[in-house]
Amino acid sequence: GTLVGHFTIGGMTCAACVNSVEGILRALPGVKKAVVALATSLGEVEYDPTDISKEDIVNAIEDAGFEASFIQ
Ligand code: 9UX
Repeated sequence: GTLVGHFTIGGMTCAACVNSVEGILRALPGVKKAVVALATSLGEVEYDPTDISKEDIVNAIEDAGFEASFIQ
């Protein structure tokens, strides 16, 4: 099955950051959909929990130099 996770992202200061974070997320195994908004610093990811965990998703964002935490 697929779950939807919402998270805050810190450190995005321009529109290219959004593309960068979305690209990172979409390249992860198990991530089906990723949308990130600069104005609200919010992101939404559709993922398969058998392939990837919330912690893995957060770590991937943080490895790229941003901060991330899941809201739920
Ligand atoms: Mo913009 Mo973001 O010049 O990592 S791409 S600040």
